[in-house]
Amino acid sequence: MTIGNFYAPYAENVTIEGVGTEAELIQCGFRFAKAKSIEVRNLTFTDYPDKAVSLRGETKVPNESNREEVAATVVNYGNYWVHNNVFNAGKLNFDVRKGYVINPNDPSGESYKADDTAGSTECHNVTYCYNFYNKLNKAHLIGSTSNSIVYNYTLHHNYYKDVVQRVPKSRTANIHMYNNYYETESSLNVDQMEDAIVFSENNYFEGTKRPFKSTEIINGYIKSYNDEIVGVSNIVTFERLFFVDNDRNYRVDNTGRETNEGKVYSAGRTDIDYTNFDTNPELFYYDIFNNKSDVEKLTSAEQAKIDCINASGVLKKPKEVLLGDLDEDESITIIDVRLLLQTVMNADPNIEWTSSQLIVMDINRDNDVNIIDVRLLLQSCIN
Ligand SMILES: [Ca+2]
Ligand SMILES: [Ca+2]
Repeated sequence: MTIGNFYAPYAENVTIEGVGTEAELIQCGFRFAKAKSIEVRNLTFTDYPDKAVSLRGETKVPNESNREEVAATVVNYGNYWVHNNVFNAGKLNFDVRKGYVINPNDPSGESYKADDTAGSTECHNVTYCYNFYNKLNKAHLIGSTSNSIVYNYTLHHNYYKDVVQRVPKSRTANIHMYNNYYETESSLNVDQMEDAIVFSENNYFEGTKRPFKSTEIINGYIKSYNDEIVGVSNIVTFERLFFVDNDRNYRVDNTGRETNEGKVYSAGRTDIDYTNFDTNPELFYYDIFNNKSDVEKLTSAEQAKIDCINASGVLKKPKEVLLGDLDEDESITIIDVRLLLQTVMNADPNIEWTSSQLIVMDINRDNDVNIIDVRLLLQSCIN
């Protein structure tokens, strides 16, 4: 499908879903503006110009007189769920803002890259999960300006493979990220800017140059709890990065923002204190009796890596099983015969073969795996 950018202002209660395993959008992305209750799932995005899925609500700059109005305004836009998609790299073939067609042979390549594959701003209650981000420049910008009111983000079971930056880059938002897998050599991953509060839990960072970074930091913090960081020779730390592996309830103080008027705001909504959002059951799915995040599936970082590899991205085609192909190389060779012989010889005489074993090894389909199957497989191999 090739249709260019799809603009959807004021969309409400919309699900965009790919059917089957191969729904792919080429040179096409979605921009939702002031939308409510949006779900995007099971799609592969390739060569989209600029953004694949952009979500934007609206913020009014708060002051004392319009605080209630601001809260009401922001509450209006949100409830977005982006899951089980594959985001390949975008491709910006033209840029009308610059008024000229970008030279595709631009040796720097800089102007040719799409920007922020799945960004969002001025909205709330946003979940990105089970997406596969494949070789991108920028994954997410969350909160586009200092005055963007953005709150309640959850990122889980996303697989970020060779994503260069903004994974995510966040302003002003409170973000829970757990069980994500980062596999890359060149990335700046969790990049926190002004006032963002990030609770990073049981994520797996592998080979990442900088798992955590802070840009223009004024307040806010990153609280890392049981993250697994491997293959990183030197973790660059900074003042507002806290590793709290022994204390789920650790509270970081002083995350308010001093404004010109001397008012103190917290991250997220201006009328709520988010400084301990990850342990406050009024703001977070927190199990105060067991001191843990009360989510459907929260595993160790090691398990999350496996789950992200297996389950992120679009629906996968059921694997075709070739009878007798024990080493799964899609051909029947003497190696398969030998593997089957070994399996038969080593099997417990009382073994109950599982259906997945029978489907590969029971050559004569008599619901048993024995030396007869080995002989038949040998014959088919010789023939
Ligand atoms: Ca084989
Ligand atoms: Ca058999």
